[in-house]
Amino acid sequence: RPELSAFDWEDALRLDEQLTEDERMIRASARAYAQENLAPRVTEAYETEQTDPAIFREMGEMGLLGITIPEEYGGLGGGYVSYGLVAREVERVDSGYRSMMSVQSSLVMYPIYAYGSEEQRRKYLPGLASGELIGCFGLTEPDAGSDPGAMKTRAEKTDAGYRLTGSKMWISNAPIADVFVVWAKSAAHGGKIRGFVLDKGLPGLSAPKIRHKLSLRASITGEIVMDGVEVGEDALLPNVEGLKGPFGCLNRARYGISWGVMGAAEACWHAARQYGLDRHQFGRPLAQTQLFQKKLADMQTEISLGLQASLRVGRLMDEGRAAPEMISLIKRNNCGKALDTARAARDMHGGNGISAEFQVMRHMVNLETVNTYEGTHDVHALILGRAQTGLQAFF
Ligand code: TGC
Ligand code: FAD
Repeated sequence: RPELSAFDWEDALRLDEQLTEDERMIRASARAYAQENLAPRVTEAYETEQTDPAIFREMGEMGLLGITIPEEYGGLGGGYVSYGLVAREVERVDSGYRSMMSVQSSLVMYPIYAYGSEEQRRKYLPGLASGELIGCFGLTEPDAGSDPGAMKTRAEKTDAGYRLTGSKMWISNAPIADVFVVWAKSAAHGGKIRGFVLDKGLPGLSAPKIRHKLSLRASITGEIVMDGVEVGEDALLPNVEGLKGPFGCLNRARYGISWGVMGAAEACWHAARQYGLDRHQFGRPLAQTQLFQKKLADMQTEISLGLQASLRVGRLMDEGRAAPEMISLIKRNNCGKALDTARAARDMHGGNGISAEFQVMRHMVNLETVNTYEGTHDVHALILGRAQTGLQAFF
């Protein structure tokens, strides 16, 4: 086969050679950090439902926060492919750790950078990039999840600025956050949705932890309660109004998730392959059975295709040519395929598959959350259905 080359089972479509030298370096340092510093603590953190805030400072030191934010504000000034590669490496360990990173980068630093005043950028971005400050993003409410336009949180105009009243639900990082990016309907702006940046400690602002989560337990989640929180005019994000504000941030985070979940899926695939090679039943390795090999082939195929799709969209984002629907396509597909992979890997581990020691079930239950947040699997189907029929089927 002179015109053909050897097959690398781990990198079936040669993703590696499509990356630049810089991208490979960022990926290598993210992988080293994740494997050396996150992997050893994840099992206990998950079991005890503990989030170590030091992780933000560690990620900051490694340059993993705000990768696409310009260097003058403490970011790395890198591209979206680099950001995706970091998400993949962090989520290879745990979706919750990737969640902490992507909320900070895409949902807190990005809106302050893209929609904030110069004062807001200078005040918040360097601390968020170093991990000295922890951020959260409040869009979802108890009665407004898939339909954020139905939010009830209100901003009323006061002499000095605004008074915010309402509550947000299911907010990653909230109980340990220093900086709260929240979205509210503002009567002074014709009832349009506006973004506000709130500092921890403001009277009337609290963020109770949501307990008893069975998924994403290494990442803390809370409510945000705003009981007449008074802020100055300088808390308003001046440069965006309407739902396109939060959606502009979600485009970036959803894109990162499409890479991240492929990291979790790869971890499950590799674990299942190794388990199948090591474990013998009926006098031969499990990996020597047709059913086992078919499952491995499905995993390899879906992960290889999913990564190529994320890479393509990342390149288009870096060129300013990506459409939100492309991001819906890869977020939806990669989350669904990662969940299928994790469920199969859990099954392929037999009884050991339910043990924390073998990691796959933790990934599986995490991916249930990832398939739901940032637009559920079905909501992204409706976005894609609308784009190809011109008919919106949300209501
Ligand atoms: P619709 O009429 O479609 O749009 C309203 C306005 O928003 C604009 N827009 C977008 N702009 C930029 N990017 C996008 N992806 C956009 N999608 C919509 C649109 O152009 C319009 O602008 P304008 O100027 O004309 O007003 O809005 P709709 O109310 O019909 O929306 C329907 C739907 C389902 C698409 C949308 O609401 C949706 O995506 N729902 C899902 C909600 C969601 O994703 N929530 C995420 C919460 S944050 C989170 O989960 C973080 S978890 C993080 C972690 O821990 O990692
Ligand atoms: P619902 O919208 O009530 O949906 C329930 C079901 O109905 C889903 O299957 C959905 O697909 C389906 N459905 C909804 N509408 C339709 C329709 N029109 N047609 C057909 N089916 C429909 N939010 C934030 O703002 N910030 C965060 O940091 C954040 N972090 C999160 C962390 C965790 C651990 C979790 C679990 C969630 C987080 N979220 C966050 C919230 C998340 O974005 C929402 O849970 C998600 O958008 C879905 O909203 P919902 O839970 O209200 O479900």
